[in-house]
Amino acid sequence: MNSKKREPIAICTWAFEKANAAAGAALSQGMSALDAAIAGVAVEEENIKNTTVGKGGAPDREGNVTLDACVMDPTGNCGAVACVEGYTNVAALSKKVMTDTPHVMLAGQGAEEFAAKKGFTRDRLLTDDSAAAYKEWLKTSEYKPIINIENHDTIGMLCMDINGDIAGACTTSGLSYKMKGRVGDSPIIGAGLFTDNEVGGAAATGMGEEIMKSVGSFLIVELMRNGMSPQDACKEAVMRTIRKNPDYKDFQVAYIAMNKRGETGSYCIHPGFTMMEYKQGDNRRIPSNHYISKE
Ligand code: SD4
Repeated sequence: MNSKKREPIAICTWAFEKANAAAGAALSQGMSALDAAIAGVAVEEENIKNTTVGKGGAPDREGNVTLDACVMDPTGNCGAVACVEGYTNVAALSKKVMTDTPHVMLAGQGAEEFAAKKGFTRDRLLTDDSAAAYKEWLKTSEYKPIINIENHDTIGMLCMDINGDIAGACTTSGLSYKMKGRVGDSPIIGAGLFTDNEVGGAAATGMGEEIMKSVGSFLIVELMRNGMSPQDACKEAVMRTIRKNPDYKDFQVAYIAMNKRGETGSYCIHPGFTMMEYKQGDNRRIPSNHYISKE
């Protein structure tokens, strides 16, 4: 085992500055990559102003807020929950699925009963603001995913701890006003998140259906395994979607990645996506390269 301490690194999707700083600080104090990622994303799960993650997330078209999340640890173990109502910290709940059950994923009522058994506090996730926005939406009931909701979107986070181990977490309320029961990429291991401690990790945000079709995060880790930089691997994953789907201008797909050397990268279809990067105590916002140059 390598006893040399590494500089910890945290990266996350969008401009979730506080969440990434929280993970960076926790890593600097020696927290494991997995626990730091869960602590980092919890900042957004609990942020009621964020309408696409955790409490305060936009509901489905019937008014229910349903959350999706997953985590993956340096041993390759993982856990996930899908379509969970009434519990805010679904990344932490995903870890419990990983550690305390023989399964990888629990969905819906089963996940909720499991959360209650594990002592998670039940909460009302539909805030007054998101209820008012939903009421407004009902007037037209037009389902139209918004390409970029800067600062307010799914959070996927990758951490490297002082032992050089890599883990990640991804958590979301999914697409606003989605169909009841719809689950996106975020809780799907390999789509919304994938890590391999020998290689690195990747996380996704954007149109979950497209990310699932290309198993984007797994693809990026495999491309890095074969020698691609995190940046080039993210680009190739986005290009797979662009080559296959002529309607790519109508949605956003964005990836972040980190390799075992601590190099990072990101790529997306539309301008407006940024990545946060915590390195050597510095928490920076890095605008992502994008395929479409102008909107
Ligand atoms: C989903 N990928 O549920 C998530 C949502 C998201 O930008 O990231 N929106 O499809």
